[in-house]
Amino acid sequence: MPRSDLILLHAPSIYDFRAKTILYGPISDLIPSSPIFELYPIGLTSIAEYLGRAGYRVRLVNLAVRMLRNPNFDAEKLIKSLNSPVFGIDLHWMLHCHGAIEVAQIVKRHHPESKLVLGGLSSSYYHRELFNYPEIDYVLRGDSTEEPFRQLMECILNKKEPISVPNLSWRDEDGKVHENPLSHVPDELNDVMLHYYDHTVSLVVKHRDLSSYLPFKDWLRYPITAVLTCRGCTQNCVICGGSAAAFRNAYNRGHPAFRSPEAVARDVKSIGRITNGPIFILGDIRQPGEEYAYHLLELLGQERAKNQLILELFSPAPRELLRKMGETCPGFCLEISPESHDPEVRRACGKGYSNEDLEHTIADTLAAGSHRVDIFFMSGLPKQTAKSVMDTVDYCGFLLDRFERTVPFIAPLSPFLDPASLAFENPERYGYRLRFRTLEEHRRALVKPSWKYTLNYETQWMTRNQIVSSAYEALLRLNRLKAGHGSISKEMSEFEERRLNTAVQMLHRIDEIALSGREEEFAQIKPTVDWVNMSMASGKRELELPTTSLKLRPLSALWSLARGRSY
Ligand code: B12
Ligand code: SF4
Repeated sequence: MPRSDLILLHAPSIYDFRAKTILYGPISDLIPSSPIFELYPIGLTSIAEYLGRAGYRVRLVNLAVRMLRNPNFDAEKLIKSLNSPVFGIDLHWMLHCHGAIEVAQIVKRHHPESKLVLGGLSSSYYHRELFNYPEIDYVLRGDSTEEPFRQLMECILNKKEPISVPNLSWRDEDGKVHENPLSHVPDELNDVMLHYYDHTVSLVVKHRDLSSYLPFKDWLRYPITAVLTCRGCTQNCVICGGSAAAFRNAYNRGHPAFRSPEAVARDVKSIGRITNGPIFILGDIRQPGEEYAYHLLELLGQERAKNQLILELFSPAPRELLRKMGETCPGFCLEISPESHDPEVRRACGKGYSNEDLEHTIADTLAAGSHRVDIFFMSGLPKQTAKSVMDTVDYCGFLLDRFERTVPFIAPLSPFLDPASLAFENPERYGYRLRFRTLEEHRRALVKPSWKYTLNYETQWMTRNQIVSSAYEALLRLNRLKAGHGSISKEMSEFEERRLNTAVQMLHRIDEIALSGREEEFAQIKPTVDWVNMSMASGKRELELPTTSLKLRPLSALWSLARGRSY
């Protein structure tokens, strides 16, 4: 195995998930990951590519995928066998605050001389508290750490104090913690994310280790990929830790940085050489202005990508733009998240459009030839009662009646209201009651036996019990509605009904055991809880685009691709 200068590790959400009995709840039903959140941040591949260009040997190990794919995989043994002067661990999503810290402790136990770096949005938010854990040497803050990481590598390998490395919080030899300014917040992203997809393939080949680089457990069956259009956001959804306000206040970004349309189209082209799976273009392409959107669509049209493209809207769009999407991205899918059927709840979330506008957009998108429109609703929102959640499900029925090829989804805001979101920072103002705030409290909450105890919030309109029970009731109702409309098969709907009912039973059983104090009984229900956790939610299955022709490019093509680039 080639020696590394840096090994980047992605931890499972909960380190010892295979041993614990935890009912995770419907927290990952609408993303490709399992409730272990095995997907790593795209930024890890960008860091690897940028440092690769600077001459460093970087390796990536998705521990979470390896643990999920092989029940006998011994993560600690693998970590012990690794050899590198620097290890990096992402703590981007708050959900990893258990796994990331446990992995940090294992790394330091076996490699006390190596330096340990954490990064990602959640580590940036909690950087001060992270130094309470003696294993952590450095935290690289902010949304753009490629260049700061290069400077840090130079300091570590040359044994220099990183006094001038931007965005860095660090512990010196005497244990004193320093905070360098968060000053590297680039407006342009032209020198990062250049050929990171091709580069990742080259690393797979170099390390002869596909499973460490897989983005999520089932990726080989369903090779969906994503292309980022920006860092930051123009919107202010009150529950979002990546809103304009969150970026300004917590990550020192005054306005989003957009990738050029050419860079986005280049990614689509690179991905097309690796797989013909769907590609999700993340972020509303109108954020930098309509001109950008039209230019990007033009380039995508010229690309004639075979991959099905998924586009996202933050709000309803004019017919002309939707037509252009249909013309340049034939068979595209569109995603939009109105959150609630009730415009007042939607407004309280920071989104100010009407149902009429939403429905016009759905109709125009379908008329433009889109393959499908996915509509996402949520529960646990400001001004939303349990009754309002059920009314949202009724509205889903209305959409199913009125439109073809339109698929509504609903999921609870769980388990965490995002740190840095407007609602997390001003809970009273938005009607939230935070149950806890610190990193350590979140860490402990993650290993509670059910998601009801993990939730970090309640609202003025719903207690924790109501949030949980209304979530299951809404999912059961929507499942029956979809079966009634024939939009999912009878078998799929019966399976989902059984899965959700078993989840509710387990929720009550966990409450009983917790109340009785007979914790040894958790082991008896573990197989059933694991079945609920790991069997595929019907929403996840529905989100998958038709798979008949999906495939990875042959390995031989990947080899030549990898050899075509020299890093
Ligand atoms: C794109 C996106 C996604 C994509 C992820 C694609 C991917 N593989 O990265 C998808 C749609 C899959 C997704 C899913 C989820 N997301 Co999301 N997502 C976003 C979004 C819109 C952009 C994030 C982004 O990539 N920014 C670009 C930069 C910031 O990140 P990056 O390039 O990956 O990494 C850079 C830095 O973060 C840092 N870094 C990252 N890792 C590391 C590691 C080290 C060692 C170092 C030094 C640095 C470092 O350096 C990198 C390079 O400069 C944000 C909202 C926003 N506007 O930011 C939400 C956001 C990040 N997601 C969020 C959440 C909650 C989730 C989910 C948990 C939701 C859910 N329950 O399903 C899941 C988790 C998925 C999983 N791990 O399995 C929250 C996180 C809040 C928090 N602090 O925890 C955000 C802020 C807002 C939101 N609610 O959507 N998400
Ligand atoms: S949820 Fe709202 S604020 Fe957050 S990234 Fe999406 S559009 Fe931006």
